[in-house]
Amino acid sequence: MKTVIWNHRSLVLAVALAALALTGCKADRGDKGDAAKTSAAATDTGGSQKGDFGPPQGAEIKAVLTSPPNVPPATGRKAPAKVIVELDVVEKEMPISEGVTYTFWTFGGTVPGSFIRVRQGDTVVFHLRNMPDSKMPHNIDLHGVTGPGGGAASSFTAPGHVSRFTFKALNAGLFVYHCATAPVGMHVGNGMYGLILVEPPEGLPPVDREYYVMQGDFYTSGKYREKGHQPFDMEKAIEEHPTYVLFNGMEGALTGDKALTAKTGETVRLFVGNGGPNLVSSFHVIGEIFDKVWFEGGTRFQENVQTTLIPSGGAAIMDFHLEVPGSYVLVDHSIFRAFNKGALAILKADGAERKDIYSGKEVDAMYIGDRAQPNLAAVTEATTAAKAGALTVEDQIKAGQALFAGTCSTCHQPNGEGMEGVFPPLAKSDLIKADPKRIVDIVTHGLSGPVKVNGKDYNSVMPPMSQLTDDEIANIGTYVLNSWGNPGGRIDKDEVAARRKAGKPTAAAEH
Ligand code: HEC
Ligand SMILES: [Cu+2]
Repeated sequence: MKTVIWNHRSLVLAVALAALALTGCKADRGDKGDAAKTSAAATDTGGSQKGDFGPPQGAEIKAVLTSPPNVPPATGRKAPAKVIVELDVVEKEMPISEGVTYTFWTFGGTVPGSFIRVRQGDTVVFHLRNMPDSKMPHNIDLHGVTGPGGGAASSFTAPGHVSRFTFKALNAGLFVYHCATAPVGMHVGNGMYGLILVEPPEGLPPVDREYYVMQGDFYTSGKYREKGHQPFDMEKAIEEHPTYVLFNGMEGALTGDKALTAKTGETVRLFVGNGGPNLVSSFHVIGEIFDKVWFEGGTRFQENVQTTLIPSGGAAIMDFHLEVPGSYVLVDHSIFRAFNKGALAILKADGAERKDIYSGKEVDAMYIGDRAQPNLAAVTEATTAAKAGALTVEDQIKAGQALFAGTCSTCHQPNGEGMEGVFPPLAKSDLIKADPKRIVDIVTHGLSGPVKVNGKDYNSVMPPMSQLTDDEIANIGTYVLNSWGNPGGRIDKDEVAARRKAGKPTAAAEH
C-alpha cells in the first residue's frame, strides 16, 4: 500500500470506516469506495486532540541534543515520558566564509542550534540558559509547542539567567524553533534557529543515515566573501537582500572534508529546516530524486520529488536511496543563491560504480568550482597574513590558485591554455605581458570585441566578474601573473579598488 500510515490511530479509523460500510450505510462497495476509505484514513491523525497519551511514565529522561549535521537517535519509546531539555544560548564569533567572521547568536553554540528529538505525548521540561557573557536577552519559540508564543514569553532570559517552562508535545512533526526577542528578524538573522522532531508514536521508518541541514540567509555590511569581521546589516535585512544564503551557518560547512557521507545501497534521510529570516528555499539535491518527502514537516509524504519548497520557519523530511556513487550537491535551486551566495552542500556516496544506471564522469568540479576543493584554507591564510601586514606574494599566489579553480578555469581551463578560437590562453599571453595590470580591468569590467592573443584572433565576450572582492581579484591576478610562463609581479587590493572605481577603460585604451 502506497499511502502513509504514520500512526496507529489512522488504522483504527480505517477499521471503523470499514465497519461502518459493512453495517449497511450505502457506501460504494467498489474500488472507489476502498480508495475513499484509504484516503480518509490517511488524511486524519486526529491532530492535537488525539496527541495526549496521558501522564508521563517511567523515569525522567534527559534529551540527547546534537550539533548539526548530526541527529539524535530515535527515542525508541512506546510510552510518553518526561523529557528534560537543557539548551544554552551562546553569542560567539565564528567564520561565515573563508577569511570572513561574523558574530552569531546561537542555540547550543552552533548554527543551526542543537537538534532536539522527542516523541508525541511527551512532557518536555525546557531549560533555557543564557550565558553570562551574552550581550542580549533571548528566548525561544518552538513551533512544536501548543500555547501562546510557543514558549517565547515564558522563556525570556537575560544574560546569566536560566528560565524553565513545560509543554506537552501534542502534534507529531518536524518543527522549527527560533528566538523571538525583539528585533526578532535580527535574532533569527544572526542564526538563532534549529529543529525539534516530535516523532509519531510508532516512530519514523528506519533508514541507514539521518542528517540535519538548515538553510538561513545572512546580511553583512561587506559584500559576499569580503574578508575580515563583518557586522550585521539591518538595511539589507529589511530589503531582503542577503549577502549569504547558507546551509548550516557557514559557506563550506558541508563541503570538502566536511561533506555528508553515505554508501551506495543505503537510504539517507535529511531533516531540512529553513530558519530564514526572509527567504523561501527551493531545496534540491543535484543528481538524486527524493523517494519520499514529508513536505512541510507534516504527517504525509509525497513520492518521487525533484525539488521541495521549504518556507521560512518551516521544515521537511526527505528520504532517498543511493544507487550510484559520487558527489551529490545540495542546493537552493533559486540558483544564484547556490553559486554566488553559498547555498551549497555535498553528500558523498561511496560504493561500486553502477554503469548500468549512470555512465560515470564526475561533474561536481564543473558544477561547483572552487567549492569542490577540500577547503579554501589558503584564502584564510592570505587574509590573516594581510591583517598582520605580512602578506607575501606566495600567500597571494596560493589563495589566487584556489579561487581561480571554477571562477576562471571554466573558460580559460585549469592549465591556463584556454580553448582555441573560443577562450584565449592566459599562459604566456602576450597581451598580459604587454600590460600586466590590465588583467584587473579585464576581470572587473569584462572584455568584448576582437582581441589578438599570441597571434590568434578572438572575438567573443568575457562577462565582468564584478562579484569578486578586491582582494580576490588581487590574489587571482597575482596567481595568473606568476603562472605558466607569465612575467610575474604582484597586484594589491588597493590597486584593484582604484581601477574598479576608474570604470571601464575606453576603446582606445583597449588597443
Ligand atoms: C565565461 C568565460 C570566461 C571566464 C569565466 C573568464 N574569462 Fe577571461 N576571457 C574570456 C573570453 C571569451 C576572453 C576574450 C574576450 C574577447 O574576445 O574580447 C577573455 C579574455 C581574458 C583576458 C585577456 C586575453 C588573454 O588571454 O590574455 C584575460 C587576461 C582574462 N580573460 C582573464 C580572466 C581571469 C583572470 C578570469 C577569472 C577571474 C577570467 N578571465 C574568467 C572568457 C572568460
Ligand atoms: Cu535571541
